[in-house]
Amino acid sequence: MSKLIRFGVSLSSDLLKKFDKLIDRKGYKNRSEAIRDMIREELVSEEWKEGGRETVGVFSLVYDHHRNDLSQVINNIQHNNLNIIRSSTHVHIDHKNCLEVIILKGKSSEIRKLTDLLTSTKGIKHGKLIMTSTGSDLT
Ligand code: NI
Repeated sequence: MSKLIRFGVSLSSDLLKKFDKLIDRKGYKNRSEAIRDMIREELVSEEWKEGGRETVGVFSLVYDHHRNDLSQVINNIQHNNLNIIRSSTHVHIDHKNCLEVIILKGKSSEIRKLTDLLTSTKGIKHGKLIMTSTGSDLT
């Protein structure tokens, strides 16, 4: 674990009041943990912008399994991308709707390419990618 450093931050009292209100609402016990989380959030966001870094994504998609051969199409796309798919779960939401959650690990550009392909597939009602991290570069 790297050494802990203390540093001072100058900001207006109004901004600090707003910040304290925000972090209180979010359940933080102190400013340090809130600031650390905000820094991590920015670092993860940069990781995704860089494209070539190995990262982790959680992708969900909702679709009507009665529609054409959608289940088969989604299945084929996944079988063709086993190099970045770590796990997937299928949940039958109701008589016609299905939810699929796919956990991916790989270059952010590859994850985006695959999740964009799935989201834009005809018949998919909603696709959503959570861009997270392997955690290895975050302390
Ligand atoms: Ni289903």
